Amino acid sequence: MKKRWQHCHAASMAGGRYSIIEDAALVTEGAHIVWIGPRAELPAGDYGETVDLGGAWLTPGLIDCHTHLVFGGDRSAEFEQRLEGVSYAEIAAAGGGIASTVRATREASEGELLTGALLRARQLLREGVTTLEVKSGYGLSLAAERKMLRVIRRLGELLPVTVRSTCLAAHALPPEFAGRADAYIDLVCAEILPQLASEGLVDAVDAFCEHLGFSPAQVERVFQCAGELGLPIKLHAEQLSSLHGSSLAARYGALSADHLEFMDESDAQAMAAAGSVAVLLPGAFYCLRETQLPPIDLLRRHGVAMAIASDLNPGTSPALSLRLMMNMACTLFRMTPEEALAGVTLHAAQALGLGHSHGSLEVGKVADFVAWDIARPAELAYWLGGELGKRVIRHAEELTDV
Ligand code: DI6
Ligand code: FE
Repeated sequence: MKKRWQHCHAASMAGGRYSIIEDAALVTEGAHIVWIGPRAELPAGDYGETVDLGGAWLTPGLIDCHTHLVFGGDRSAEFEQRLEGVSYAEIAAAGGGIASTVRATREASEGELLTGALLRARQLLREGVTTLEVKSGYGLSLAAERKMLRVIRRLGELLPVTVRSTCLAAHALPPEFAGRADAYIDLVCAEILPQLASEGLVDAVDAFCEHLGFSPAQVERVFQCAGELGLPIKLHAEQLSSLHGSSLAARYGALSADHLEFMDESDAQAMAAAGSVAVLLPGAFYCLRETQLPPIDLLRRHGVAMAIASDLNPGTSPALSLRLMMNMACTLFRMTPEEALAGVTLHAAQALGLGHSHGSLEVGKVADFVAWDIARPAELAYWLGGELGKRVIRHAEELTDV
């Protein structure tokens, strides 16, 4: 059945950039958009249903393209330690940090992990998120990574959201492999990734390239394995130091490199040449009270697409609001509200390999959109959190209860 949606304006992001249609109309058929444009140009025809959007601004459904929202345990005590001056690296060296979440995640049942993840995912959905990426990486064994990935798949079945799962088995060294990082990478490549991929649990592969994580040479082995399995790759790179992981990721055709505070011009050039998206994570920057800003001007100059995500995780970014991340991207990183909106729609879709179907309001794409009760699109980045009036439409159906 065709539906006509009208009495609205649209920040459509059509044509791969921030673009606007005043007094717009949109036509959907099934789950897809079959027409969008100025209402005055809407073809006459037989529409099964007409929806009055009351003068709202439409945007594509928001996309959070980098989260770690499945985890066990609680790290709020580390927050207190950091406030007393203990660094993230010191906490990690003392057995806290990622390792403490690994212990709690291994101990948790699948049901317990699901309960916590549903709570956090719902927070994002209530803000208009219709597509969500979630990473594993707190299991670090075949069984525990599988448990996390199964929970991630369940989220997509239980909630009205499109979920992409990323296997981040190369997130940290599990304690039983202390001092044997290469042997752990052997296990990831020989067993964990091939097995979980064969079970249909993996949409993409990620790794943490950092002194605290894995070396570029180790990450490269993970990328080669992903390539053999036909899986796209992403990388946590240049978050705390410069190892040129982003260049390495680009060389392997990565969908994205994420964090990037310490990247340099050669990295930006490599990413531009590969079409890899720069996923910027202001929540982690803020929580760690970092001072080195990601080089936004370099990324602009080289035409690297910039996405923004929550990095929702228990350690460095307990961020339950993607709109707050848009605000922080503007205030802390000096991005424009237009860039911030493209960062959680168009470019976030690209960072997930969903650029062909999601991220903009264009004919042929999925009819996932939000009708916001705002006067200007910049308001989405302007308000610090809180709930804005809105209607969320997914697959051309209005969601009534998230
Ligand atoms: N970088 C991050 O910001 C998260 N993982 C990563 O590689 C932090 C994860 C954590 O501290 O639990
Ligand atoms: Fe992360």
